[in-house]
Amino acid sequence: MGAQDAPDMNDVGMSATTDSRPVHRVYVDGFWMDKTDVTNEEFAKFVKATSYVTIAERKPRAEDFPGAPPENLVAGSVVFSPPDHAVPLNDHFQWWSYVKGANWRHPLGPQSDIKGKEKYPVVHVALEDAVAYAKWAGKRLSTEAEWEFAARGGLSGKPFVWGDQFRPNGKWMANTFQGKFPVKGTDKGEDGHAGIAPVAQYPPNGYGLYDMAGNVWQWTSDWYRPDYYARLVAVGGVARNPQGPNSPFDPSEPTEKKKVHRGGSFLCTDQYCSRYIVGTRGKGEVSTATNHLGFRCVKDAPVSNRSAGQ
Ligand SMILES: [Ca+2]
Ligand SMILES: [Cu+2]
Repeated sequence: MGAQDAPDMNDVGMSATTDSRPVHRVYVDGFWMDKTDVTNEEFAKFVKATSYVTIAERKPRAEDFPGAPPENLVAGSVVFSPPDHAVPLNDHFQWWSYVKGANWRHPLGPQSDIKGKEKYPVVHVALEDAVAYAKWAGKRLSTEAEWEFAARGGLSGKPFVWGDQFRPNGKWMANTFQGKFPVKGTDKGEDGHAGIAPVAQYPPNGYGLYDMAGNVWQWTSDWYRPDYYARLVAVGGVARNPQGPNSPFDPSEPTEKKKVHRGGSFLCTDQYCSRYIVGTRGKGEVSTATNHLGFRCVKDAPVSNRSAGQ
C-alpha cells in the first residue's frame, strides 16, 4: 500500500506524495465492492425512497459559520470554474468557486440539470450524504486500505490500476484532463470525455471494477493524516484491516476535519495533480462537496468466505 513518485508525476502546487509513504503491507478481510461509482439514477432512487436532502441542498446554519454575512449563507456547492487564461498553479481558488444552487441535481448550478445523465456518477455529495446512501443500500464506505486493495486489482507495486504505462499501446485507460490545466475549453477530451464521463467507459481493472482512477474522486471512511502510513510502519508487522487514524489532521488546514479521498478525477493531469496514480491520496473536509467528488460502496463478505482465503 502507498506510492512512490511515478516518473511522469509533477504535482505542481500540491504537496508531494510524502503522505503516501512509506510503502507498507496491509491485510484486509474479504469484501464486495460496487463495480462502479454510485450513479445519479441510483442516488435518485435513494432520495425518492427516503426524502433525503443532501448537505449542498441545505441552507448553511449561521452558528456553523460565525461571522459570515447572512447573504452568503445560501445552499450551494463547489464547482470547477476554469479561468479563460493561464493562472499560477499554486492557488486553487483560481479554478474552484462556491456556486449558489449547485447540488447533485444541478451539478454546475441552478441552470444545469442531470437529464440524460442517469449513468453519470452522482457528485456534490458530502461525507454524510454518502454514508446515508450506503446505509440505505445495506452497504458502507470502504476503508482506505480496502479501497487501495480493490483498486490494484491483483497487481502489486504498479503505478496504475491497469499496470505500468499510462497509455498502454496508446490506449486511454481513464478519464483525466488533457490540454492546458486549468484553462477553460482546452480539455478537448482526447480520452473520449471533456469533463465528467458516465461510469464504466474505460476498461475495468483486474477485479472488474470501473473508474478506480480518474473521472471522480471517491470518499473513504478513514480520517486523513499525512503521517498515518509512517505511524503504521512504526508499529511494525502487517496492519490488519486498518481503519485509519482516530482523528484527522491536515497541517495545511489544521482546523478542518478531513477524510481520505481516492482515485483522482477528470481534472487530474501530470501538469498539476497526478492522483490517478494508484496509491496516491486525496483528502477533503467532511461537509464539502464538489462536482468531481463521488463515492461507491462496499459490503462485508460472509464470514465463511473470509476464512476460506486464509
Ligand atoms: Ca477527459
Ligand atoms: Cu488530481
